[in-house]
Amino acid sequence: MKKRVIIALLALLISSISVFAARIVSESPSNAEAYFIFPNDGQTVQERVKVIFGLRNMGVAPAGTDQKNTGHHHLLIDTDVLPDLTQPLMSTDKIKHFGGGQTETEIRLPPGKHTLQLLLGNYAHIPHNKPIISKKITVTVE
Ligand SMILES: [Cu+2]
Repeated sequence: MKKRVIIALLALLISSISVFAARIVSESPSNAEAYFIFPNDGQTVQERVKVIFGLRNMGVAPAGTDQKNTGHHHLLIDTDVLPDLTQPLMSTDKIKHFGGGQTETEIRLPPGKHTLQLLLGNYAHIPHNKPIISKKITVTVE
């Protein structure tokens, strides 16, 4: 009997967590687009490379600021498999957050070929619905 109550409580807890998660997903305008202003796809760059982020039909807002049609940039470096787009993005060497609302950065890449991709996250670092993700570009570091 007691076990049943615990299971019922757990079910209630889990469902309220998923309701909460569903609430923090932000909608995106259908014409919104993330893209690289620099570098260009296929470009040869130096080890220290300036990266400039572009965003159309949405605004940039710092993490923590819940404002409609805004988000902050995440730079995915050499990421073959996209992270789970329904969850807050992790912060790793390959997933860089620009939660301050930055629209450019400078990164260091070892010589060779690398891919870069932009992914917008909402105030809670969760990609929008639909996700605003740029085309993946390739750069060669000499
Ligand atoms: Cu973030």
